Amino acid sequence: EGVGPMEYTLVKMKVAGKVPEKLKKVGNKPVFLVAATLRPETMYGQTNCWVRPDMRYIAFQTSLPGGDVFVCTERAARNMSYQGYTPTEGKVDIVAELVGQDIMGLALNAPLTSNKVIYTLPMLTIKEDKGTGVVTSVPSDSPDDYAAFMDLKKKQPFREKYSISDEMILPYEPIPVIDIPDLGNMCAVFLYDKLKIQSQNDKDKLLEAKEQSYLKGFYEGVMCVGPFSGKKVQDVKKDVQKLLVDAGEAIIYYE
Ligand code: A2H
Repeated sequence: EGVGPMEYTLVKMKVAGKVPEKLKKVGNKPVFLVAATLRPETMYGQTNCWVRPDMRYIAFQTSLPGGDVFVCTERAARNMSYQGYTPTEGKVDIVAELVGQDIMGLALNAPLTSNKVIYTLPMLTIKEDKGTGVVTSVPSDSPDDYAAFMDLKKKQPFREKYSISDEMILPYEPIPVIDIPDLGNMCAVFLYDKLKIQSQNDKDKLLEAKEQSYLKGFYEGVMCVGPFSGKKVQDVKKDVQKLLVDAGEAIIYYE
């Protein structure tokens, strides 16, 4: 990790279907799962959202204009409370305590993606001490996301274990977002096949896939979807972030 705080874009994913039992206390306030990403320009390709089944999450009251309730780790909520996102600095008003499985299979509305609805699905490698513990999934451009996505697609028992129905994953496909010379328009899919990645636990190969794609994607990648189509990734990353923040669909978060 670098020196000093890291800037993330927190993408707001609105709970769209029926609110799960554990979140009933929230009443009729809008509830969002918030995912920390370093890649706002890839949000055109979201196909699902990841939570870790056994990890603890909270729902808390933010001070944002819509009365938004956010779901993330308590650690991230504490950090947000020092960044102006709660009514009282340093104080987190916890509305509900949950584990990932309580919010599995939720229907969400996420910004920019062409998918009208996406679902929360299980990813077992989510870390407790990074970001919000909620990760948005862009299987076209993230090898970790594509590996976890394929684990669910390929393994019916894995879906069953976490009560994931076929409709939540089988109809979804990676969406081309960025064209990279030699890696094509879905670099994660290309590298998964090339390196013969077996699963989300295939650490060494996933690291290799990241090394082969990240810098090249940043410096040579060209957008192939949305209003910035044809422009270079490094030139539009900030513009996409701003577009999301201005629309009230993301906030900026440091840790
Ligand atoms: B990224 P860094 Cl398309 N545990 O967003 C595991 N992974 C997490 C996490 C957690 N608690 N919180 C965030 N992340 C993921 C998009 C993306 C990301 C693409 C390509 C690469 C990529 C869509 N998923 O990350 O250690 C989030 O996934 C490559 C590492 O702070 C976030 O950005 O660098 C990234 O890891 C932050 O990880």
